[in-house]
Amino acid sequence: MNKKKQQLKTFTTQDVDGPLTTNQGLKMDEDNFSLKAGRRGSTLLEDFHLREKITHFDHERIPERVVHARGYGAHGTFTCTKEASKWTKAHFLNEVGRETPIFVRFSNVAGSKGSSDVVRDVRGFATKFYTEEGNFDLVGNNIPVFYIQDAIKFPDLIHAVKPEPHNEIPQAQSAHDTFWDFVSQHQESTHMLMWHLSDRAIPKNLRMMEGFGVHTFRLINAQNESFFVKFHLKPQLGVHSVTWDEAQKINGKDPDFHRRDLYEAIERGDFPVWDFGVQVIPEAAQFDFDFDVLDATKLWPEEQIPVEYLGELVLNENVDNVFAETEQVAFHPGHVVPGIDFSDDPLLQGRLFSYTDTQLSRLGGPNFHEIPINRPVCPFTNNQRDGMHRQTINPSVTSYYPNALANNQPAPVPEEQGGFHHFEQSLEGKKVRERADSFLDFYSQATMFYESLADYEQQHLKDALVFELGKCKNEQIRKNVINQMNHVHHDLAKYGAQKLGLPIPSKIETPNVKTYPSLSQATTPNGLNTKTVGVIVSPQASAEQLKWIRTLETKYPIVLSTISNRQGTFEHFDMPIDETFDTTHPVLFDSLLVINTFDAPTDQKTIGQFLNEAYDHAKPIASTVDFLTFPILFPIDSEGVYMLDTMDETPFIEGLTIGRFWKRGEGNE
Ligand code: HDD
Repeated sequence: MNKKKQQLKTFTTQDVDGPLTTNQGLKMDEDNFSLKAGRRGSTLLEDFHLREKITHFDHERIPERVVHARGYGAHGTFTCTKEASKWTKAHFLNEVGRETPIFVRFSNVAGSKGSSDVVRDVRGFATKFYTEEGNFDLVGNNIPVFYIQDAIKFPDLIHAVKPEPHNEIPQAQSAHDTFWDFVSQHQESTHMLMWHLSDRAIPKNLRMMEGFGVHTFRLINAQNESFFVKFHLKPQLGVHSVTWDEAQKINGKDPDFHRRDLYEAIERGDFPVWDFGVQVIPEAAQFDFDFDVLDATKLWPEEQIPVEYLGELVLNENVDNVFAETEQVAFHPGHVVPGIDFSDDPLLQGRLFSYTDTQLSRLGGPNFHEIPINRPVCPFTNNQRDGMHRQTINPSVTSYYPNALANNQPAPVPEEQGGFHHFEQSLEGKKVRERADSFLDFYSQATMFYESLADYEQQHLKDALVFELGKCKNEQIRKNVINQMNHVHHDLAKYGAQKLGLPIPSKIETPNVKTYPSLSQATTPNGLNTKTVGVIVSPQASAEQLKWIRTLETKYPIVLSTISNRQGTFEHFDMPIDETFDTTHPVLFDSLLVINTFDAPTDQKTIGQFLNEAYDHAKPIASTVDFLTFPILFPIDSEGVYMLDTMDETPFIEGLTIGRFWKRGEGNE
């Protein structure tokens, strides 16, 4: 058990063993009936148990996060795999093998806490490293750039993307007028918009997303040399997405699709792992690029500035209580340790104010650092006292510095002994409310991203534009967006204009850019990687068939669920039926495997529908019985469709390794 889990253990109580008591410790003899004058009432105000129970219940909700309200978290460990002292003195990065407990919270940005998982949105990827030198929070996203360059626009951006205030519609969607109004007024949003319309915004699950610190931060080594850095988290399972059609259906079939996947993977022991990497440039090289390193709407192409890997982040334990841990965790990009510091990125600077401020109202006062999930694992000592919900009892007479009565304790620690010393950055200039000229290139990286995508990814992006902008009712805004897209790529603008019935803008000169394979998901690690197989099998299947199905899961890193026409167990082999045609749907699986026919025509019809759906989503499908037994709408000699000789899974497993057959699915997504 890591140090953080040990600490949390001391706050954990098991409320199931003891007698039922009030919060004052009084044992109660009854919990089903309130105290009444006579059996039919009236209820008596004297009933302290009723009052306490209801009062507590009345106050069980806290404000949801103003953004990133819907989130899911897990515990884990960061292990340093390459020491980085040439760049940073951060202790947790300075010894190979050093382990640091972590807590990660993934989130959707726009939707409220009760919204669905698989919406088109940016995902938050916030990691708290409980280091020996204090907490370091990497509060990032799954997209490496941001919509705006300056934090002063953040409230406007969020007001625009959230449900519209007059009718609170739509929930967890960017497909509405105010969002498109905002982005069409902000050329700087164009690059992130490309990511938002791409498959990145509909991840397959949380285990297969990249994480980015987004801003340029600073690393400082023991010689006080400063480097600019971008932080990266690369999932070892690769970066994978669902299609938009799947996303919309999944939200109905299983609104908790992402959190369920993460929870179950961890329970199964399929611990997701990310490689933690950095792109580093010496401070002196900051002007060597055709983008400004302080501009959060720009990424650093990995082919140009390679990512160097320093460690591994593993999530290996679910929380015990979602409210206590995932909901009460408080992140802050300003939580840094010696060796990590800030840059002048104006978006970052605003964030450094915002996070503590929001915790004050969300967690109800200045002592939220004492909530178990937020406590550092190293000691913390200072002169801060009192306030709402104070947990610590501070017996010392002094709560000020300097003092004679306690010999100046607690005392500041010199830098060479580990005290945080702000990097001594030289500053000059006038106070102005202006944007630097070097922040004015709004389109190059948008075009770079679009042109770096594979053909099928570009098609997905175009279709996303048509869906999203198609939901925007204001014609002038639609036209403005099409013109904005024309600066990225004429094909994109033309496609959108045609589908939306708008004039096609004339072709204009778009930036001449390099393309980078690292920006496309087509280049990501793939493989069996815990892919899911829905096995359609009748309750009458033979023991031999069922034994074969069972061996598949032990032979390959895949996750199987049997799907049949009723629940219960199989007739000839002691194995539970996991799902039925009524409880599940092909969008919830990566592939389908049919084992035998079913007698009832309604079952055959359902199987046909399942297969057609999986086919349309470009997934591998296999059957040991003739496909034509079912009412299918696809040619059986298509790519990724496998007629299996009885119980030889080899071709299907090869197809599953490939994952999707996009060419086959053209026009279907
Ligand atoms: Fe933020 C939450 C990530 C810009 C203000 N943000 C929040 C969370 C993540 C991010 C992952 C959820 C943390 C959690 O799980 O508890 N935010 C980002 C990234 C940004 C960004 C990657 C740009 C690079 N954020 C940003 C700006 C501001 C904020 C410019 C304000 C000026 N963000 C907040 C917040 C939140 C928040 C209002 C809501 C809940 C919270 O902080 O704890 O303060």
